[in-house]
Amino acid sequence: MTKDRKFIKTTCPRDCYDGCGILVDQKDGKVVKVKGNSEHPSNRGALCPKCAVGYNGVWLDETARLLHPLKRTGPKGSGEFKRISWDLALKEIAEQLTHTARLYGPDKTFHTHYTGTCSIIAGAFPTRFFDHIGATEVDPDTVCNAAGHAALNYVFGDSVTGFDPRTAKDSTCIVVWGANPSHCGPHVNQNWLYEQSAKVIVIDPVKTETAVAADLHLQLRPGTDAALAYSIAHVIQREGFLDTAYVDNHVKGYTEALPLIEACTPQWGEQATGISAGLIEDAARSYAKGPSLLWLGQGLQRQPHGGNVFRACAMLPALTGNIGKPGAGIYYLNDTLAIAGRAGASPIYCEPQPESRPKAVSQMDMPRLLQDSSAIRSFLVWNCNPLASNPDQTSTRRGLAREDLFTVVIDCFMTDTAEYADIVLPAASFLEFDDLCASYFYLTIAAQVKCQEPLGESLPNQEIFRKLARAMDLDEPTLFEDDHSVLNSTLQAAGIKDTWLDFAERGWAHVGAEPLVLWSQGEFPTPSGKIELASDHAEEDGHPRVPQPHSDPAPAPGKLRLLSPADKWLMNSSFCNDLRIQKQLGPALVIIHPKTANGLNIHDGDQVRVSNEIGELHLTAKLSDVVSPGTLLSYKSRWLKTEPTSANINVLQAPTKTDMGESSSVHGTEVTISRIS
Ligand SMILES: Nc1nc2c(c(=O)[nH]1)N[C@H]1C(S)=C(S)[C@@H](COP(=O)(O)OP(=O)(O)OC[C@H]3O[C@@H](n4cnc5c(=O)[nH]c(N)nc54)[C@H](O)[C@@H]3O)O[C@H]1N2
Ligand SMILES: Nc1nc2c(c(=O)[nH]1)N[C@H]1C(S)=C(S)[C@@H](COP(=O)(O)OP(=O)(O)OC[C@H]3O[C@@H](n4cnc5c(=O)[nH]c(N)nc54)[C@H](O)[C@@H]3O)O[C@H]1N2
Ligand SMILES: [Mo]
Repeated sequence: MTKDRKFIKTTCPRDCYDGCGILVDQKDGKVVKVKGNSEHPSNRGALCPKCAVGYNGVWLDETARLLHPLKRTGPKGSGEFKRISWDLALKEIAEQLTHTARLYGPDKTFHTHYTGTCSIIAGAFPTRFFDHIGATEVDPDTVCNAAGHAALNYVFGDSVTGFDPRTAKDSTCIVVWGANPSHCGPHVNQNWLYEQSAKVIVIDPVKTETAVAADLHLQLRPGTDAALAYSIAHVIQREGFLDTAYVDNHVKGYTEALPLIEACTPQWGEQATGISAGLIEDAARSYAKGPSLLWLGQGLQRQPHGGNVFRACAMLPALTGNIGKPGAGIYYLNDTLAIAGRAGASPIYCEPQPESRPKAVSQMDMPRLLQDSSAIRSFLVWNCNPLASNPDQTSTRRGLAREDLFTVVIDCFMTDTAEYADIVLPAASFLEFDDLCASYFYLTIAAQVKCQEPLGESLPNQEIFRKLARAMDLDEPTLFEDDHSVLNSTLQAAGIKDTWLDFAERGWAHVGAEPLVLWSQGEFPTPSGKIELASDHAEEDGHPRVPQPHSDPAPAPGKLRLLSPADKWLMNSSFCNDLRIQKQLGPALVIIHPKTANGLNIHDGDQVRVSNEIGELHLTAKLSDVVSPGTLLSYKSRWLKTEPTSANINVLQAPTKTDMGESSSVHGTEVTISRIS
């Protein structure tokens, strides 16, 4: 081979607001260094610390990566496997799936997946296979953000058309409500939020770095957001900030919500939320004057009444007309491909779902279903690590340990979940195949470009499922469509004129040269065509017609509310197997307010027992006033095998469903805490 050095432009496909540009230093066909691309509008240079370490660490490390198909030789969970060939592995999986279908029905094969990689083909192509064989999907969003989607769909008829971040130059106020970009989108935080001249208001029970840097931080009691939204609406209404013309023309149900708005004075709000009436008034005035952006975080809806919270927060842009004009809008997540392709959206998303497709089940039902031999016989896990990431870890583990459950895990690494598999298949990493990434914050579409051959015998997800379809003698042509065909048709549907090869050279494209003002027509895909504060659909589904000024009751004496949001050094559980990352993480902490700690005789560095009816976890106490006295904070999703008790925070999370969307309500967890003497 010739001595050959190249710099290749590619894109980070992690589940992150940033969607960074990457520059790979490649020598003799091998990746030698993964760096940030200084030309990319999101990161403008450096990668975030976790990706910089992980991509140059375990992601390139042949001793850490899965290189060959493996078959279990020891008890489930023991981690004992032997290497087998792809042919044998696929033959066994094909036989097991056929057997399950014949004896129990195709829907007794379940597959669970999420955003281990967010690139389009590796993230979506395998669902063609599962739809074709009639397998049951575990609804991916129900571990993350389904409540918010359900709620916004009632209000706007859409939950994935937010604001274009480029319009922030026209904003006077940006509200970040229950999102933490300092951890979850560090470049959005640095290069977008901090750069605006607008006043920044953060609403979060934790003093996050984003909150500390904001102009105003409303540190409310967790679970009281709907009450806060109503008191803000009260000030808007009382002080004449209502945009009457907008409400008359584009909003349904204002008069139905009005009695509630009138009842929720800021003084009442102070009692409910713990935020002073004065601060509520300040925030309301700044937001109402506008133009203002409202960013609703995914963390915000991960609470028992998360759907109601979202509907209540979504009243604010409707009442003030802060939507559909430059500098104004509401954002949850952007489906950039769909926004780009309005005329003919992406084929990979829009493939009609076969009518025969069984109803998807909530991730919250999985701890129970996994233990039930009559419900699930075969289980395929790809792009996720449910044993580390999902609630009720103890039941999940018990289910995965079932001898009569045939489990396949496809991952780049030997995760905790993979150790319970019968067959483990090695996935190629994003550095090893071509794909497309669409940012869910910035409206950018970007190329993920192959920078080296897959390590060992690993393969991209899509190739694995083509091979499996072949091993099962399936003949549906869409199961075998090649990557470049999907890439070209996706680009075309997104209105990008380049072919894949040209686009890979270019690197990325914004949707539109100028900032987009979304919803400028004031027409919404709801039954009434208006923003629906009052919703017939919600009512038909058993919810109140209008959102309620609800707040969760304070925990009972002796109990504390445990929040478990994202760690800045991890991406969910990904990167946790990198030793340099582990060094940064240190022991698993629980952060407790000094006053609460004093009362319980807990000191900084003490070992503490955190427990509830679901489980028990030993953690190291850290005293800090980033949380209020009633709240504990411990970051999510460490690998279990690196923890002393083989458990992480999800051993304490009940699989309790949110009010809407059957989604996760992890931030509603209550626990007791005591010092281990
Ligand atoms: N307590 C608590 N728990 C939570 C949350 C919380 O806030 N609190 N948040 C929840 C949220 S928001 C989410 S989204 C979930 C996330 O939970 P998961 O979706 O389980 O995310 P990860 O744990 O990162 O697992 C992703 C896996 O995909 C693998 N992977 C990466 N690239 C590829 C690839 O190309 N192919 C294949 N096959 N695999 C690949 C990675 O190695 C990794 O093991 O966790 C949830 N869990
Ligand atoms: N570094 C890193 N980045 C990530 C991830 C990661 O694990 N690590 N995960 C990715 C994924 S899968 C997702 S979904 C996104 C999540 O992105 P975000 O939604 O920004 O992040 P979270 O950490 O889930 O939660 C955000 C905030 O919600 C707050 N919160 C909790 N309860 C309440 C409440 O009752 N009211 C209010 N107002 N706020 C509350 C938490 O204190 C936290 O600061 O981030 C993505 N980016
Ligand atoms: Mo998520």
